[in-house]
Amino acid sequence: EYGMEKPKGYSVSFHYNPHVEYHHFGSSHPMKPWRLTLTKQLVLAYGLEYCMELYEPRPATFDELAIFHDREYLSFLSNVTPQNAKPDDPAYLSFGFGGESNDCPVFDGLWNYVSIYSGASMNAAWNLLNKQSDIAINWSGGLHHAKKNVASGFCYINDIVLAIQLLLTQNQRVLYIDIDVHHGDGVEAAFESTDRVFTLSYHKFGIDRNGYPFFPGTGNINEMGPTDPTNRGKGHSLNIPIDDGIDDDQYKWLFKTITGAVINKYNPTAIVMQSGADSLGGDRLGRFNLNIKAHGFCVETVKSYGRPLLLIGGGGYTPRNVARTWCHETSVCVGAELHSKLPAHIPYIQAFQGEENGGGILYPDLHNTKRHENLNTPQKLQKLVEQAMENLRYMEG
Ligand code: ZLV
Ligand code: CA
Ligand code: ZN
Repeated sequence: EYGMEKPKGYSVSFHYNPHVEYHHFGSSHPMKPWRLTLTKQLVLAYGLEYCMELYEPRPATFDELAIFHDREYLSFLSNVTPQNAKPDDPAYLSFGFGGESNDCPVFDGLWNYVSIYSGASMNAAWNLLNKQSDIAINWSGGLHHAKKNVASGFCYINDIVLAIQLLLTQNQRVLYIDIDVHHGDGVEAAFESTDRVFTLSYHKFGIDRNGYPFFPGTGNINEMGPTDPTNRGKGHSLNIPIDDGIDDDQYKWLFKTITGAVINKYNPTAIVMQSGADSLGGDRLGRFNLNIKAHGFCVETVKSYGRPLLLIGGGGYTPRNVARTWCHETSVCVGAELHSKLPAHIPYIQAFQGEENGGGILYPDLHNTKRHENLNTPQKLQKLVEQAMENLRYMEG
């Protein structure tokens, strides 16, 4: 009202359609949508819903998804079922299905699933555009590998690209930050020819003992987007390749130093952050040794710059720790501090009990739970930061 000061703190919105939970990639597949059920239960148990606006977004439509994706690809996605799938069909393979790894299986309700998580990211972006919120959260999104006509690495529709495209209608410069343990290749590729999106990804990079590169195999420090000097996107991607076993202090230092330099130089009018939880210690697919609070420190750092922020999920393959992390990061957004002892009466409380360390608490010690030897020496990290700073000079600004 007239004369009233804008209340201190940030207005936060939480965009979640619970129907996303009921989809299954298959029992042996590491991507478990029910980790979102666990996340929601923790958020509710701590009472965080009273500190933010809750939205239940509708699924995105075919036409909305076609803003980025090819219509032939979308037609295939919307029609394919486990019953009618033809795994030897060249179209099937060319769209990224089947193959040896079967990272992207066809499962019941696939189209429903992709339109739900995409609808939530688009709804969250709308809220930022309308200035309904300072921070909009969608933990069900963050599927950063999907290309415009290819499914890749558990990702079928790239909700991040769609949300950024919406933000670009009213923002001159959008910064994309990705702390999933995998390279955010799909988002980088989608915006490689524009200077209106800067993509920054931190990830594990390197060849394993078995000779295979860590998925997707791209994102070395020298990959800065197009090299053609007439391409406007030149210099508008920054990749931070990291080795196994990085610890809290190293990651926090890397993240703060490099992200701070990028924000100061690029001066984005909005930020989209993919907060994949597979960079935590003990993740089933990850290689890092981060604790929940170090992961959350990255969200806190980005929040502190005070730009409109879209915060989305991503990977995360040890469901109880995914839920803990995203609950913690929700509390960071609203500015609340949570006690580590989990509230009584959490549905699915069993999921958080009986661990060697960390049973019944929000902040277990995840450092070295999978004992990935730390291959990141101070010298290598120093060199990495120097090269990142050098790369930033290629961005005209
Ligand atoms: O978290 O693991 O490594 C966003 C995200 O970034 C591969 N795919 C492909 C290329 C050849 N390999 C297959 C190796 C399989 C190793 C065993 C799995 C077991 C069952 C199902 C899938 C996997 C798997 N797949 C582990 N890592 C992969 C990656 C894709 C990673 C996508 C990360 C997605 C949501
Ligand atoms: Ca990443
Ligand atoms: Zn990942």
